[in-house]
Amino acid sequence: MKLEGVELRWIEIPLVAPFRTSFGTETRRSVLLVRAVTGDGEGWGECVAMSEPVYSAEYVDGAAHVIRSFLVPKLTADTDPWRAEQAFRPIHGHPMAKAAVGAAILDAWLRERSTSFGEFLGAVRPSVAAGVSVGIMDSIPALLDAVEGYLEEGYQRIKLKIEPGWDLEPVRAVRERHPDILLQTDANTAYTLADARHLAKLDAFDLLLIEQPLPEDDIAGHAALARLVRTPICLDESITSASVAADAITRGATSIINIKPGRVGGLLEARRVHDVCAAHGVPVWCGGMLETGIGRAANVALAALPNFTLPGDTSASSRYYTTDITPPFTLHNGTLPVPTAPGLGVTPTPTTLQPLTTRTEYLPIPSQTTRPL
Ligand code: SMG
Ligand code: MG
Repeated sequence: MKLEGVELRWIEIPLVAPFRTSFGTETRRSVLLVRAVTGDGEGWGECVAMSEPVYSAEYVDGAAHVIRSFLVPKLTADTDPWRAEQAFRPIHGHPMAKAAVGAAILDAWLRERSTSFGEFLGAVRPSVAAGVSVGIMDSIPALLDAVEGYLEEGYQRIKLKIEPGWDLEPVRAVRERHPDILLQTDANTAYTLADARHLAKLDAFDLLLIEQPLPEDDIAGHAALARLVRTPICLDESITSASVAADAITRGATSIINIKPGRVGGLLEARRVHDVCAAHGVPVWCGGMLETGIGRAANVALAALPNFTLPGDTSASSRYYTTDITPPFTLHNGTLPVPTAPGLGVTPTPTTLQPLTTRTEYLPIPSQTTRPL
């Protein structure tokens, strides 16, 4: 592969409905796309950072700065997915920026080899079970309507966003209305260990898991909480690498893990997290960051690995966008098909992408000229 340059592309795309979590309400996504330009091809990656540092420390403008100033200058024309990962290692943090560039390079590299992400990662199934993440609503009836709609579409599992003041009642209402569905909650760090007794009341609702109740750096707190509630604790924000995953598991802080490639620095590390969890007998599922079809294609391929045994936040494109930038991912009996064409298996549709684009920037890879004697 001969990498010639990396193009950054900023797009603004509205969500079909506002999505409220404990850290704010999203009505649109500001997405940074990365395109690896090679001699005779290209590859795409999506940066999952949000426009503000509210889910994690990263945000779109910061990620663009890191990519421009520190990541792309470390790349060489003869890069490959492992060399790129190695080249980024001296730069601390910024996993979402690294993952976006890494995905674009992997896509270009796999397209050259006519290999799909699924084949490369080790997918063992042709489609993956789709769950859906339901935001905090203004009222319980509005929540019940939203859940009803998703279940009618065929989603196999419902995740309810919770925060103090919106937890036991909405969960109780959904569970009473739907006694048999797969149901779980996600707090996005909104609680403290002092809430343990309150969170234990969720045990009454037969939940699959409680996701990230405490702050991301509080592994010990999650371990203590796991001893006080019966519902399994699942970490999201806390799990930034395979070694952190191994540590959290062995400390008893988590018994299920949410894997997001952007949160752990890329698909290669995401696969290592999957492997380390499998070795510990800890099931995993694929999280979501409201991705467009570019990020979604990679997530769906990852979710086809053997230890992804729970439905993910890998919903259909229509749950997020009226018109996605790629051909849409659609639900078939509650599953999404794993793309089989080379690389990601999808590319942005130029006529959709163009009007959503607010800016592009091309970063050439310096050509390696022979050093003069
Ligand atoms: O992609 O369907 C999706 C969103 C899933 O709830 C979701 N993501 O903490 O897991 C999480 C959140 C993070 C992003 S919220 C804007
Ligand atoms: Mg989460």
